Amino acid sequence: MGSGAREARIVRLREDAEFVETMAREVAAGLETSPRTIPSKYFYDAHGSVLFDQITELPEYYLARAETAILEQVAPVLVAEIDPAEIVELGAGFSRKTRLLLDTLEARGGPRRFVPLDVSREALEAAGDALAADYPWLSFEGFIGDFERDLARLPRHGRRLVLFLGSTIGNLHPDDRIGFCRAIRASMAPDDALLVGMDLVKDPRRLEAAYDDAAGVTAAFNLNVLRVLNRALDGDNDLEAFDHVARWDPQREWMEMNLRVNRPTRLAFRRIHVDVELAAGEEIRTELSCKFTRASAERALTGGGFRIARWDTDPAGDFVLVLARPA
Ligand code: AVJ
Repeated sequence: MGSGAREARIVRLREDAEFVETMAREVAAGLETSPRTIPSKYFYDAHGSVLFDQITELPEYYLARAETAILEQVAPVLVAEIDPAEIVELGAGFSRKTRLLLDTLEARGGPRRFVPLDVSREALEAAGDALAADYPWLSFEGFIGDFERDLARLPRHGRRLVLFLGSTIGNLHPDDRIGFCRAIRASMAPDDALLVGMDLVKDPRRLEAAYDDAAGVTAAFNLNVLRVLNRALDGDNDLEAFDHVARWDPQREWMEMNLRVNRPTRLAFRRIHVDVELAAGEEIRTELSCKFTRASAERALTGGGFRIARWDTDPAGDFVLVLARPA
């Protein structure tokens, strides 16, 4: 093999126009449902990805640190157990945690691919540049797409480890969870493996603090979705009319983030001919972050056609990394 970093390749699975059309359809539909909703994937424009990155550094947001601590512990065991030819990462973002796996893969030699799938071109480019410089032996093939729709379109080049980290699985509505696990399973061969990060049910005060930090970064992240929609769907809605609200639902075992209207407001997007009157106090749900127990994690994974091969938590028991194998 030659010296020097390889070119990071980024493949677009959907044209920008198609993204905007999908967004138009989903936002128009979501604003008509009860409760009104905006899909969480629209948080992650360039600015939103940076804000999320800042969230992972907040003292209240234990999730990223807990998951990193677990990966530091188990990465060598996982790599030895699976010995993947390629790592596919769903909703990869900046792919920082993935480095812990790449570091241990490096020692084993042999050709390896890293295949991140993300909605954000900026995040993929940043990850591609940084990883190409530090892991010249790695072929990087990033895909701009939507992990709920594009999983089957990622070419397979050998034994695959699929990463679904950060408790992003918690963003799926519980009714969609088993179906999504099935779709992942359908994209895998029998000796592939899935590593999924899940945030665990805990003291609601800690959960609510994690989603409503003192510095207000999560509030800015939540409100930024309106800026994204204003730009893409031709609106000039005033962010000042909305407040960030984060709430624990003990029955559903989820955290939800909402935008609550603080004065009578009309929300309008010319591009999709949406113009709705919102009363003060009305809420638009922007995110579910479901929290898991061993039982609910097991239900989702076994329902999707997996068995749990490893269950590794951090010492405090806040977060789990589950290694799932096709059943
Ligand atoms: C990256 C989607 C898992 O739900 O905890 C952080 C996003 N939202 N703070 C999460 C998020 C509010 C995060 N995920």
